[in-house]
Amino acid sequence: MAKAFIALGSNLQQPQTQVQQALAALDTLVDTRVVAHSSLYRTAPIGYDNQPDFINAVAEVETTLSPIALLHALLALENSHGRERPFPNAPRVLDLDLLLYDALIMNTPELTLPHPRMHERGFVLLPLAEIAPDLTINNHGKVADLAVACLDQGVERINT
Ligand code: PH2
Ligand code: MG
Ligand code: MG
Repeated sequence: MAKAFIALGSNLQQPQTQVQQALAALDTLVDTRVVAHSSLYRTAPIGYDNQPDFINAVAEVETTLSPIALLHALLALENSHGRERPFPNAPRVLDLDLLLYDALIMNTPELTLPHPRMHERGFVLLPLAEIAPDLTINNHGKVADLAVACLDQGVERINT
């Protein structure tokens, strides 16, 4: 069994429902189960400002899928929620990013692990710190410490 972490994000078509449904759907992926997930967070958009706030969360899964097979399953789930890709960082009904897969480091055109921007993004680190504060992101340090540096990014836990 491998342990993987997945970031969930949505800012279109009832984002909170999208993320809650996606958390449930992750647990139904073949050879994969959700063992923990964070609360939901309302987060200010990073990268492309002129769009609605996001709902973000992070899930921890155990899986026997390979990293690429897991990635493909996540893309299929995004597509089943009607994901479109008009331009980079565009608003989306569902984004599922593979953040970490065990301690694997890989760099291919299709998949980079750990996710290359996760160590500086509050919308990933604050939810991740809820379920895996002591995790280390290769040469960047501990999730809990990295999350503290992102407290000014407009990330707010929501009570559901
Ligand atoms: N995803 C991005 C770019 N910017 N900002 C927030 N708040 N949440 C996201 O999930 C997000 C983003 C690219 O995938
Ligand atoms: Mg993303
Ligand atoms: Mg993505």
